[in-house]
Formats: sequence, C-alpha cells, structure tokens
Amino acid sequence: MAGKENNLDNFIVKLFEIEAIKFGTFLLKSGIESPVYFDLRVIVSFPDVMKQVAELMWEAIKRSGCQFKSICGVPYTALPIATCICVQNNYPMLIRRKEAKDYGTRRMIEGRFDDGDVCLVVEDVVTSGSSVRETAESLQKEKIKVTDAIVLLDREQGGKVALERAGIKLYSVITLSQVLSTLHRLNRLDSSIVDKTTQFIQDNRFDGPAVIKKANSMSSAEQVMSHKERSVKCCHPLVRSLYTIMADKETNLCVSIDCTCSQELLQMVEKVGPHVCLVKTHIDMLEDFSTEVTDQLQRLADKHNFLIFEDRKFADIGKTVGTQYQGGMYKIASWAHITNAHPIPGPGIVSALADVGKPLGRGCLMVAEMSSAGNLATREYTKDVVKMAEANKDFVIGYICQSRLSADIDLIHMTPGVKIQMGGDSLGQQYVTPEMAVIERGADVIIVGRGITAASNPAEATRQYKQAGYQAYLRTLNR
Ligand code: S5P
Repeated sequence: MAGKENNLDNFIVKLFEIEAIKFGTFLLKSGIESPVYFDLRVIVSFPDVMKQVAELMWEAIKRSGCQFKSICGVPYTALPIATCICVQNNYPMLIRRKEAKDYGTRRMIEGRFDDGDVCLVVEDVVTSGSSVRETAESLQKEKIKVTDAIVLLDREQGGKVALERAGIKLYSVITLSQVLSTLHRLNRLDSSIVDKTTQFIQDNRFDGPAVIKKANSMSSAEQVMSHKERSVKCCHPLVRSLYTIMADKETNLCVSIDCTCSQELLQMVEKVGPHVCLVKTHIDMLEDFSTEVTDQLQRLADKHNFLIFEDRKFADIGKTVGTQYQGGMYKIASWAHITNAHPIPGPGIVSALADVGKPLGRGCLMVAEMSSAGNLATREYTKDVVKMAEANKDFVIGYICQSRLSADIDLIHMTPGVKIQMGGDSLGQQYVTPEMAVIERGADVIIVGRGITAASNPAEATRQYKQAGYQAYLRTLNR
C-alpha cells in the first residue's frame, strides 16, 4: 500500500520538478490571471515520465472497469499518451484530425473502426471538459460510441459533471486538490499558495453555482438541500433520524470498526462515538461475541447519538436471508438500525429482509458499487440496483456506492474506501480522500475504517476525518 502511495507522491513531485505543474501568476487565454498552470506538453521530453503516465492511466482505466474497443487521444498533448497506452497494452488506436484534409478521404477520424464501436477518450488535463467533448463528437459523427474518458489531471472546475451531462463518465489519475495536498505535505508548497489556488479554482468553476457533487440526474432542489432540510423532507423515518443526527452533530462520518475482540470494539466506539453519525460493525468478526456486546453497543449509540450499521451484506435467497437477519446467534435485526444486502439474488432478498426489518423500523442499503479493484459490478448491474432500490423505498434507504446514482433524496449514498492518504491495500481495497468521496463522488456519508482504527491516535483521526468530510459537504452547499 505504502508503495503505491509513494509512487503517486513521487509522480506528482516529478511533474512539479519538470515544470509540468507551475505556480505563480499566469495570464490565461481568457484574460484571467491564474495562480497555477499545467503544461503537460513537456512530458514528451521525459520518457520515464511518459511511461509512468501511460502506466498510471492504464491502472485507472482497469480500475474503472469501463469497456471499449479502441482508444483515441485528444489532440495534441494526449496523442503520444494514447499511443503509449495502446502500444503497451495492445489496444487499437484512433486518431482524430483537428481539420479534415482537403484531399483524399476527408475523414476526421483515422484508423479502422466499425459502426457502434466503443472508443475510450484520453486527455491530459480536464478543465471544463470541452476538448474531450469535441473529440467525442467527432467520433460520434462516425458512429463510434463514447461512454468513458480518462484524464491524467482533473482541475476540478466542473469538467467531470459537464461530461457526465453529455453521457461521458470521466475517470482521473490525479486531481488538483491531490496535487496541492501532496506538494504541501512534502514541503514543496506553502500553505498560502495552496489556499490561493484552492480559492481560484472555487471561484472559476465552469458549472457556476450548481453543485459539482451531483450528477445530471439530480434536481436542482436536491442539489442544495442541507442535512437539516433532508431531516424534515425525507420519507423514511430512519433516514430523517440519520439526517437529524448529521445536522445536530455536524458530521457525515461513519466509522467502520472491524475488530475481532469485543472489548476493543467497545473501547473504539467510546472514542469515535461523539464524532460520528453511524458506527459500522462486522459483528461476525468477533471471536468472543455475546449479546452483552450488542447491548452495550446500543447503550453507546444512545449515549453518543449515532445509529448502528451492521455490514452483513446479505446475498442469498429470500428464505435464507430472512432467517439470518432475524435469528441465529447475532439477531442482527434486533439491534442494528441499518444493514445491507447484495441485490444479486433479485427482489426476493429485499422482500424477505423487509418482512423482518420493516416492523422494527429498520432500513437496508443496497450494495450498488464496490471499492475493491476488479469487482464485478458492471454499469448495467448498478442501474438495475437503482431500480430495485427506488421500487422498495419503504425499506431500502440507500446505497453503498462509489458515485452518485440516484436523484431521489430518500436514497442516501454511503461511500466506503475512504482515507486521507489515498492508495489501497495489498488485497485490492482502493481509497479516495474524504473530499473526493463527497465532492466528486456525491457521498452523503463517508465510511472510514483503518484510516481511523489503525491510526496511532484514533480519537484525533476521527476528528480529522469528521472535519474533512463535513467541510467537503459544506462546500457542496455553498457552490
Ligand atoms: O465496496 C465496499 C463496501 C464496503 S461496505 N468496500 C468496503 O470497503 N466496504 C467496507 O468498508 C469493508 O467491509 C470495510 O469494513 C470498510 C472499509 O474499511 P477500510 O479499513 O478499508 O477503510
């Protein structure tokens, strides 16, 4: 894990050293003075950086799980990048001309393709998303589909949302906030420059006052709805309670306490309780489980005002999960306000869990997307999960997800795989920062495990995550 993080840190520092990223005062084409400037054209002079760019972009492409037949770079900077990716990974490439030739074929797209082929667009930096869109439009004119794009650096000025509105999902290797926080952490950049640049980006977004958090499916009313408003307007009483807690305690943090010893679990709950809206458990990890633990857990939930989420991820036929939820050793429904389920068995799983949970006022989250590399949740699968959730809102209260899936305010979006230090673990877990989870991915609640539980001072780490998550939420309100 540390290796991956260092890799990205070194890469960002390298871009800074070769002046692909510069800080100062730069006059942009628009006449605006910018404190930051990206000139990724220089990377062609550094073959080692070129190679690393292609590798990092390929890793991000694989992580995204998107499917395509060919790759096309936005001219000109991304052309050599696309070439490297294609050659290294044996993918066919297409080239988009900027102007049609006035002789010969007059084609705007060079290379072999058939109607309906899907092409991935590659870009170096995205600001408003317009250059990716132009390339996509040229491809679409030739009946080539474009559903996804990958960018090395997202300036976070609204391009991602603009592209989503145009039906293109954008994945990035790094974001401007990440560049700023890494260079600051490694003592390459003063706080004053970080603050100035952050402010500039905020003031110069291409999506105006709307919230970048939200994908195109969201209504504008929902875009600015605070926790307080949701605590009144949401239909499900459990969702209203959760938003009330979030508003009162000013937190959108759920801590995942994944330990094997009851005493350790309860001690950790005591530490994090005052700062969280939810505590997530994997009760079957405990080697010394007794009902005393769940009794204590409920007492702590009352004392510190949080809800309990048992991350059981039910995934069997209705009859089986109903029994598992209600009974067995753990009697989950009797103490966990919220649990979750994989939708893979079909709607019977929801009906069976609802039969047990609804009379008790419980709620269930559907696992729509996962944080782990190589997971099998395709976009079609996720779309079907959304349908299933929307059809069962009397019991399904939201999603475990990695992106904003639904415009419906009754369906709360909870995102795991969150850590201030990005990267992953050796078993495929992939992390984004609290800011990325809330602002880019539209999380209502961030789920943090080892970022807090494995910290040397978990109470302090909880405060840090609480602040990072909540500040990010406030930013989405103030846009
Ligand atoms: O996609 C997922 C879904 C879940 S619920 N990815 C996850 O990591 N989780 C859970 O979130 C996982 O089971 C673990 O309990 C927690 C993440 O822990 P961390 O230590 O990696 O932050």
